[in-house]
Amino acid sequence: MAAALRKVSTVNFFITQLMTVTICLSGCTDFPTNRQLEAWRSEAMTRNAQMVATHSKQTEQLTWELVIQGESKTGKPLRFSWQQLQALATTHVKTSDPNHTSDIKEILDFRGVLVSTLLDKFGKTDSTEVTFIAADAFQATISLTDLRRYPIMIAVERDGKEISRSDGGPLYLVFPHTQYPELQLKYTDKFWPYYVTHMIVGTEPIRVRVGGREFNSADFDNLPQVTLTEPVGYKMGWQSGKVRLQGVRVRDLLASAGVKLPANGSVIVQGTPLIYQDPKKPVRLSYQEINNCDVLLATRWGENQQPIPASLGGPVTLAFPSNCPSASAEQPWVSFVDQLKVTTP
Ligand SMILES: Nc1nc2c(c(=O)[nH]1)N[C@H]1C(S)=C(S)[C@@H](COP(=O)(O)O)O[C@H]1N2
Ligand SMILES: [Mo]
Repeated sequence: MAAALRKVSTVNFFITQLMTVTICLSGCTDFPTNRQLEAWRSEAMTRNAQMVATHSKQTEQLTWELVIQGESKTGKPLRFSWQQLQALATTHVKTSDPNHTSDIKEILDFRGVLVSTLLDKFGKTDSTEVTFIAADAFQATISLTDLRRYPIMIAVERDGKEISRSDGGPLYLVFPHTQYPELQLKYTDKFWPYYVTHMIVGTEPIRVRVGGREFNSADFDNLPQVTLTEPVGYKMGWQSGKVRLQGVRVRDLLASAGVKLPANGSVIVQGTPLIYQDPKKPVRLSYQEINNCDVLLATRWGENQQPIPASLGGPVTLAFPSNCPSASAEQPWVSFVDQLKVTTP
């Protein structure tokens, strides 16, 4: 019971931080009223409680997998089952943990799999960074040089026990802070993702399934390009303030896939992080929204329209112009978009 409560408060704290960032992204000038803050807080608490319940039910340790995908010579994703990870987890790192707030100096004994071992299995790559994605869509990007130079690992055990959810388990990225103090400044608490599910080497090629079709980057480039300039709806990696994003309209993609959405139909936007696959909390776009405002799947950003890297949630992210109804309803922007699911009642 105490553990469950602590977990809820841990996640709440993150959501509170996220809210603060979201508020600042929109300019930091018009401060929300206390009443508005209270409404956001209680909404976030409800959402968290649901998320925690889903976590504990759906993602039992034994079915938890780690997937490595991205740029390699073979280009094939690799999946590791919980059992396979256990067998590979032969390294111990004894270190303090900046997220172990009850005693940030305490030395904990983590057992895990070296990230460099996993990278060797994935194969040769020209990429320079790896993005770790967590079940709650949190992400952290680490340089490949550091992952090869230091015993940074995906931990499965802490002090001889499986890592509890409230301590970041079942898979938690751990840095050898105590042995290599130079890592303490570079990889602070926010670089230690909890509930890791994916390692993305470099950035994946664009691949989005719509209806029975799959769209790649050439398909995206062949559709009309639309830009919007908005604060990005998720914090990870992005600068604060407005960002120029370029992409294609969801309705143009649907048309190109030959999908005729009926007026009572809707589209669920899915992405790599598990939270976007939660059937109880889908990110759903209505027919009206798709047809009356330019909801985009963005693939480029900035003045020179560079591709969106994995460190920013790319290659494809959902983006709402501020005049969409969902923008005000705080519909989440989905990172790592890989599928549009058409649903008709
Ligand atoms: N999966 C996941 N890992 C995460 C986070 C998160 O929200 N989700 N927050 C990060 C940040 S910003 C910090 S400071 C530390 C501690 O977060 P906490 O205070 O919410 O526990 O965990 C990091 N790892
Ligand atoms: Mo943080």
